[in-house]
Amino acid sequence: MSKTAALRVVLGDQLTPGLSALEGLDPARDRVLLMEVMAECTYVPHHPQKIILILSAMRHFARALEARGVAVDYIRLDDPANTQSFAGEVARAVARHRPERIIATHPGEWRVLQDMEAWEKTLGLPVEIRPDHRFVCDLPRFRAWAKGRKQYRMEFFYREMRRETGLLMEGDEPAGGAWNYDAENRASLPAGVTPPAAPRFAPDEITRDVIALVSTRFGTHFGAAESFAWPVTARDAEAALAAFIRDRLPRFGDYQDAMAAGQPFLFHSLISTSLNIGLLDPRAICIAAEQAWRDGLAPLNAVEGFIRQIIGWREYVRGLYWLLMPGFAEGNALSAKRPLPAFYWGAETSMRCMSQAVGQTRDHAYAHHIQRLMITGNFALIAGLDPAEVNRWYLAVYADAFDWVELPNTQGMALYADGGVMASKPYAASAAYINRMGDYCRGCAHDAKDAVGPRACPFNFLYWDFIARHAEDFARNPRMAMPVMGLRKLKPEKLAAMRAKAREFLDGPEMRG
Ligand code: FAD
Ligand code: DLZ
Repeated sequence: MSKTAALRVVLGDQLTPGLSALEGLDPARDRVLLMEVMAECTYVPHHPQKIILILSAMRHFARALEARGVAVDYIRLDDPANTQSFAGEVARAVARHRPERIIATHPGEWRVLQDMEAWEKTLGLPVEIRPDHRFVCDLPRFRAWAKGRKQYRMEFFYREMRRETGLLMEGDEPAGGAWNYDAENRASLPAGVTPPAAPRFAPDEITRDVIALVSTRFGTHFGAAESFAWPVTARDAEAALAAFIRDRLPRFGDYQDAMAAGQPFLFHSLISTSLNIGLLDPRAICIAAEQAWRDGLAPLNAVEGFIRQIIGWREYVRGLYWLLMPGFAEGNALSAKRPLPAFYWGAETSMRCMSQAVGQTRDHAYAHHIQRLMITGNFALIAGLDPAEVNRWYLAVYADAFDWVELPNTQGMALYADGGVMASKPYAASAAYINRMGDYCRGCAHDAKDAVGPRACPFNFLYWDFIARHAEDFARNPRMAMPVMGLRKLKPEKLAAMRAKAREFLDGPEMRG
């Protein structure tokens, strides 16, 4: 038998047939390694649905490779010889096959890159780490865009991506005459509008086996396993995308920022789990959405808003992650130190918005953007929760969470922990915003219009306490002029009462970790 020429390593979020690590694969001489390992399942306490998603998708991907005649070493979590770490499993595979070299694709996490970069020395053979081509903007291109800028604003990056991809362009001009239709995308959900059901995928035999494994091994992790219904193959992910474009894209723009009790998905696409593990391609998604507009099936505000999330926000946060790591993860510009309260992990809370956002996170490992930013993120910001604990929570509880996308959104967008490198101001809001954008405040124990009374909403007094705590710094930011002016106009006794309520709440039983 001839010696293995190349050991090709594929990680659980790299499940793409055209992955750079698989380019030039010689089925007669090469071997592909996929590893289920405890270290990756437990470095944060991942939601069971996230572990099921990755392990089941890995098993389906391995089976598809084998069907093409590729030799696959698939290491299962319950294999007694499993060393339960990437480094240990790569070392065992090298001992088994004596490859001439290892080929991998750049991972999505700084921690894993450090690990991978050590393999060459520890294993004593060449390790080639190829760029990840599954993004629209490669890392050198992003670095060139960022060079010399003091602030990295998404909007300017996005326009360059529109020009470079030609998406929604009419010659050199943006389709419809404007780059961004966000102002049209801020409606709340009117009574009587019911979002069409999003497809959910019944687990097949492979997924059922994984659900049983994960329920046994990770039963103590926060989150329900039994409601798992995410696509785990490219075929199902494409069906989910097609249903979104047909049924929900036309109103995606209008209700992009809406929140509604008992409606976890609204008009959102639910594609992030598939996109982030490689079952869908970002360019193909955007081309399909653009086609819906060109065919008159979806309006421009919806299609532009959707494409902006993918070639704008998604590419931008990935570029920033690799530009700013490892320091990015250390930032705590607002010196926030409070521990994460137990209600983030499902303990009872008096705030209905919080219990809706956390409840659907437990049931589906999913919350849409405005819930993540303006409910759980906003609360963490104004209550002064420790960024490291908040990041760990977001990375653990969402099925689509990988460091490269979770960290910038949490550190930069939600917590302002980077001091304004990403966002031009903190995304802090009182209950008025939550009340305007949804119906969570109806039937809540608190009154969204009250800031000092017995039913005062914590988002109100915490908001003003937050502005007061940081007023000196915020006064230097023109985009914070309004709240700082609002603070100065408050009657001193009202501000004092709100700050006393904030202290009482922050030191009270609901905030216990
Ligand atoms: P849609 O609303 O239908 O949007 C379409 C797609 O656009 C998404 O699937 C996603 O790929 C992309 N997208 C939209 N917004 C963003 C964004 N801000 N950054 C990157 N991509 C974006 N997204 C993740 O994929 N993983 C995360 O771990 C993650 N953590 C977040 C943490 C916080 C604090 C915040 C505020 C946002 C986070 N996001 C994250 C972004 C966003 O909330 C999710 O991408 C989105 O909710 C996924 O649901 P969807 O597929 O239905 O998205
Ligand atoms: C998140 C995750 C989990 C839970 N399990 C595995 C695994 O068993 N094997 C694997 O290859 N990848 C897993 N992953 C994804 C890795 O953590 C991921 O590659 C890094 O987070 C880099 O993005």
